[in-house]
Amino acid sequence: MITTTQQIIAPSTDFKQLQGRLRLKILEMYFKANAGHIGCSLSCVDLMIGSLITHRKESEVFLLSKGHAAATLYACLHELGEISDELLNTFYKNGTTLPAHPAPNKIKGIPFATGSLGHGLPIAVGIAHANKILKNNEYTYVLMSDGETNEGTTWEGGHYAVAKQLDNLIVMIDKNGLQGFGNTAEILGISADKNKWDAIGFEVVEVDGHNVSQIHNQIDLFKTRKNGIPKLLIANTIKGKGVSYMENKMEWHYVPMKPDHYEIAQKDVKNNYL
Ligand SMILES: Cc1ncc(C[n+]2csc(CCOP(=O)(O)OP(=O)(O)O)c2C)c(N)n1
Repeated sequence: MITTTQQIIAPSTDFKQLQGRLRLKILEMYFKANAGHIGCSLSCVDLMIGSLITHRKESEVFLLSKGHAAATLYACLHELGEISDELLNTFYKNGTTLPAHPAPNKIKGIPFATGSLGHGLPIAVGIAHANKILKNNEYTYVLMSDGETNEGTTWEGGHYAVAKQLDNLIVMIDKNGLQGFGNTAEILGISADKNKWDAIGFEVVEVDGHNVSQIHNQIDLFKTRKNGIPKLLIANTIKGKGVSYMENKMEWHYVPMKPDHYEIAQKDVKNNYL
């Protein structure tokens, strides 16, 4: 278990065990719950290792704006020791504090409800602005989906971050190219686009969203640049990453696994990572 945050990660650090272990945990959670949102949870695992697990200090806010990937958030907080085994086992059950989308005020690492898409960035911007005003030396992290860049609130939040010079804000976009009903590009054009975010005044870097060292090190670099400019990491990812039959398949946004699916998924993850 990783218990310290803000670790310096050498480019050669091997995250494969952790990438595999978290994927197996997420698959187990969804299988037991007989629930969907698997593909979109697998696309952001590596991004969350490179940010939430290896960067965020416990006092800092990390918002999973794409709240439908809640299982990934819970699995990461479990890895960090902020969610117990017993609590994790209640995922999706009646009366749980770990519902399908993150609910606020129950767990320290989850300060706001997320999942109504398009609201995570505006909330994160407000927190980062408050930290600036109060001179708190803290970062705010927010992980959005590429579909969320279709939302007007996202662009309003982005403009506000630039206007208020929020260089303490680290935004990540899980650019997997698929939404619930089609290709992101076909639905409203590519709004998770480097040039568009550059144009409104963000400092934008694109990374391989499954290369944890690259993600971690880029966030490190962002933190050295206290230049009054908010930061954005566009992470190119694959929906369903790690499970052969789920990769880039839209139906795995929704479909729960049957026992045969689960067995193959576990084998794939073990072969790919462990
Ligand atoms: C405001 C809002 N509208 C609709 C939904 C229902 N919904 C949940 S996930 C999803 C599609 C997600 O696609 P994308 O945002 O690209 O996320 P990804 O699946 O790639 O993580 C939709 C429409 C929602 N959660 N919030």
